[in-house]
Amino acid sequence: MNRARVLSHLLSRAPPGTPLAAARTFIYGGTRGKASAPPPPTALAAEPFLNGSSSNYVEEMYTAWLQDPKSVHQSWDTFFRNASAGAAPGTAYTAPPSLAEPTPHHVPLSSIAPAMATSPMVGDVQISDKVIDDHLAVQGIIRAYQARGHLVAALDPLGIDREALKDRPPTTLPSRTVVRSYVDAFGEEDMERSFKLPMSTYVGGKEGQLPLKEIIKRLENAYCRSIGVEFMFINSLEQCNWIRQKFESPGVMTMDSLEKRLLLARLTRSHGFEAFLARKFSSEKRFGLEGCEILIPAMKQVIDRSTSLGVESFVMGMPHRGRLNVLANVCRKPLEHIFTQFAGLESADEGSGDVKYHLGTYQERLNRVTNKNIRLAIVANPSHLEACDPVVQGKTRAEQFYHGDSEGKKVLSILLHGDAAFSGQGIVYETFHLSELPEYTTHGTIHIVVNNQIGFTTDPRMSRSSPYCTDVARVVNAPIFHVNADDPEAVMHVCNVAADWRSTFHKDVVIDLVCYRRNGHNEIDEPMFTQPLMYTRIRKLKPVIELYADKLINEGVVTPEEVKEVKDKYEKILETAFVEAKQETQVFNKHWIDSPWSGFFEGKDPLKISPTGVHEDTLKHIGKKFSSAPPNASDFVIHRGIQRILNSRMEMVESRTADWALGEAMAFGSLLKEGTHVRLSGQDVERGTFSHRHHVLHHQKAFRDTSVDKSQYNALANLYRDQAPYTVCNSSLSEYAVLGFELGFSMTNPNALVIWEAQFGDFNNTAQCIIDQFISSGQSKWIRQSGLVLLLPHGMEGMGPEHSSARLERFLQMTSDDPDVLPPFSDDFAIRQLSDINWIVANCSTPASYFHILRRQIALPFRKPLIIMTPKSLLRLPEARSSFDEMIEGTEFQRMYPEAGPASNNPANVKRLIFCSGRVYYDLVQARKEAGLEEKIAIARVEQIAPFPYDLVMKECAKYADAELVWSQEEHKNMGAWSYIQPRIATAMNHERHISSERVKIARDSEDQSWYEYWFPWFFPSSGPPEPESPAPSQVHVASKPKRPVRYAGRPVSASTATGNKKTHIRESKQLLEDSLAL
Ligand SMILES: Cc1ncc(C[n+]2csc(CCOP(=O)(O)OP(=O)(O)O)c2C)c(N)n1
Ligand SMILES: [Mg+2]
Repeated sequence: MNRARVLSHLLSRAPPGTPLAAARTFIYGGTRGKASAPPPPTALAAEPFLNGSSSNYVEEMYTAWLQDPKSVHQSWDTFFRNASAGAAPGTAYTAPPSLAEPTPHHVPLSSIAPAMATSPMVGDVQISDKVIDDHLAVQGIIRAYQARGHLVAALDPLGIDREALKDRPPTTLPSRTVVRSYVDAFGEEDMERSFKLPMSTYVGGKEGQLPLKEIIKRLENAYCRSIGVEFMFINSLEQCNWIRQKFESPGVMTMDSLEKRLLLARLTRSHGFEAFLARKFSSEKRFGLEGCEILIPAMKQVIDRSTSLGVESFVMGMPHRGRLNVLANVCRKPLEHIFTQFAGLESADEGSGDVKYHLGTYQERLNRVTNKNIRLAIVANPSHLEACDPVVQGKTRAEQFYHGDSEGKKVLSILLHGDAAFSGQGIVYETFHLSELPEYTTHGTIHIVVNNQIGFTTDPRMSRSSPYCTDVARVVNAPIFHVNADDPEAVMHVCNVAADWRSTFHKDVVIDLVCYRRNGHNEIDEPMFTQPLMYTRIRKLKPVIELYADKLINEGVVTPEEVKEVKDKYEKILETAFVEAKQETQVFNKHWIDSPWSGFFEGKDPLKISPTGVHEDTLKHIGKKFSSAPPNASDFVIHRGIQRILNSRMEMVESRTADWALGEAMAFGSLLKEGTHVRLSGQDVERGTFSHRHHVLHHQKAFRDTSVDKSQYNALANLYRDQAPYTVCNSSLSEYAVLGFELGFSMTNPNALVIWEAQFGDFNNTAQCIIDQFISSGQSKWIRQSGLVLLLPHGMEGMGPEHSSARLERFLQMTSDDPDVLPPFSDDFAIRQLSDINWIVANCSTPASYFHILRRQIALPFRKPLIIMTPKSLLRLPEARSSFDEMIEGTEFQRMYPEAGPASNNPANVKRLIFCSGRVYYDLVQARKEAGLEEKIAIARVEQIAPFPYDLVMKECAKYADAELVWSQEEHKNMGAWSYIQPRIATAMNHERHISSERVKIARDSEDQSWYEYWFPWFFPSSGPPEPESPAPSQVHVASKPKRPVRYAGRPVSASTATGNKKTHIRESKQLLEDSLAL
């Protein structure tokens, strides 16, 4: 008999209504009301032990037996042999001997069914059938509670979420929603019968058997009261058992009176804070926590418990709801700082600031419960719900990394969510998928959902398709603890279990606080417009503080006087802070920084860039290591193609040149040598999308007989004995989460070069929120700096609408430099520009340029995000290589490469000066050569587009004083750098005369003269008439008609970034060269 036949035999022949039929329902899904009548019973269906949920087990046994009869117990072997040989009904089975030492759970069958003790097979078959069936049914009931008890748990303080509750019978029998067909086996009369408890439950405590009534009662208490536990989907038996134990063991929820009093005090503060704000600032938006005041004690409990388990630092992210309360009562941010945010005061320091319910904070404080010092950070976030999730994770990971906390024992991330956002925002899913990746894991996050069963004005049934708002967490096998927020003690229990879970398994866990929102979405909204019935009910509810205080008074844990005393005391604290806050006349943005970099700025010249050129020996050493096989080369088989790449790298090193990959490796390697951690993350970055990087070499032979590639070599991580660590990691296929993660990582340590590379530049737009809300504006809103680098492959190379453009224009449009204002010239012009702008945008055309700009990120005395358009075909273009001469000591990043060819020798002869950036330069140079125009046309490359190198551009323009100015780009006219460049060249040209008069006049009489003479020699004629007077700088405005207009040469405007048609692409490319070069 083959496997399928035996199994289908086992399952399909079960008569309706028997436990075996129920097993089929379990295994193949519900068939109630749909299944056709099964065939009549057969010999195999008559085997009583095949009933119920044992069918899975039978299947496993049978599969194992087929492979090796000795691999199963002798009794199974006998059974399968007999069954295969066609044994008569009920005769194939022989009772097995005891398999193990009896445990407390192990009750001999004989004590329950004496007839079984002597001869279970030959005895009365009817009796043993019944006993075993009933036990299996009890086992089914237990399992059903564990799997589905949450469906009928009383989770909702409003009592509006559960249609399922309706099927709760008025008897002691359990709900059908939970136990489904298992309940058919029993009636009320069976409730007093004792049943042996299986290993899969802990409800018995020390007892091995219990009356059915008691079993059900205990299961109801564990799974169907204020806590609903979702965990049976977890694939680990150990983890499932751990959770069972935490919720089923008798007495697990017991709290002593001290704990209860502490809980009441915390609830008092949580409630009191909102009530105070409501009173003092009744018309201010604060997104109050009323209806989920338990959040504060819950977070504190998670923190207390985790602190006692060794955690020292908490990185938290949260939305608007209850944020001020969390700042005040969890982080203990000074109350005056919070209250001044309501006062509408001017800010005393840098930054444009943010609304109060988005601000972050960082506090160090003593945890009184554990008497340990802890660090608490809440990451500032934009309005965009859930966007800070990956940022928090990145920051957490970085803290763990730099603290050597490789198992996440010291640093813990806590993420708070709203119910609508948790289920609605895709970033939640993307972030979950980072949770167990080796270079992204934070070793478990505790998620807390403020599930007020509404999102703004929308009900859950309109805002999600999943039963729970937390279902997204199931993708990573995270247990989910739903809990009624009006049962504070249940919430505390769940918080303890969550903290223990995280500390035991280092995996994510979710606490779903099922609550309500007492007011509208914010304090100004009227909720009755849209949720009249819900709010009618809410208005009848007592606040949880009253419910809990009453409970504790009834229990005799506190007196009404004590309750009042605690309340009054907190009121007084609030009142005092309120009065103090009133004295303030200014707010300070620096009070709200979430990632302080202590010591980084101190003692630094804020306008000095350290050198970026490095010693030639260093370049050679890195180059050679990067071009070599691992030290144990004889054991490590390298792919022949890779060997060729290594060989050609070595040749380049020997000839003192670098291609793009080598230039990058030298930047990384030299930083690593200097002690700077480098982290490169993104899709397929280890090899590089264009197969040019190869930072991780793979041994080509199977490693210890496994098919998983594990033997690797990373040369950059092995350059020097005492170098900093190098992290290069292929990411999940996400941009939003991974970019957010790297941003978070970059926030922690300014002395690290953190880089995110897009597979192709255009994919950055799926991370737009991180770019717009955090990277572009983070410093301005939250005075938080970041030196994060974005590498965005960009270039019109005939690859179609996607894969061509990294949308350079968007990054440029978001730069914060004013196109109409020429910054004042000085020796530190370049660094002042960098300091003033929100980010740096570059389109590097040479490896040396790339090398220097990467190194400059660390050499700067501050941190700025850097966006680089990176090349594709230039990666391998021989002309696009750099000599070591451009990278050695004394060299630096060239913001613009001026024309250096024949045209530069005779500027007066030059008819046109073309400015361009990036790859198109090489096409222009080639075409110019072919057209024989090398003396007539000068071409300058702008490497750093923003901030715009006004000084260098002006110098170049002045040099070719009679030349027509052209901006040439390969992107369409409404894209690329044109719209950024045009007004800035206009400003530069317009101010030229102004500088000639105003500045020169000052310079002539001052020490500045040499600087001006150097940069603007044409303003210092040895003889000639004096410059005409011009207005002072403040009075100069941009003329409507620039003195030297710049002409556009490139593709016309387009809705699409690039054509998908190869021929059109070639025609357009030709046309742009003609437009650029035709004289
Ligand atoms: C990405 C994003 N989309 C829309 C909004 C607008 N918005 C602000 S709060 C809110 C409702 C959030 O509901 P929920 O997540 O349940 O949190 P609650 O306000 O109920 O605590 C919406 C839609 C937003 N802030 N972010
Ligand atoms: Mg909500």
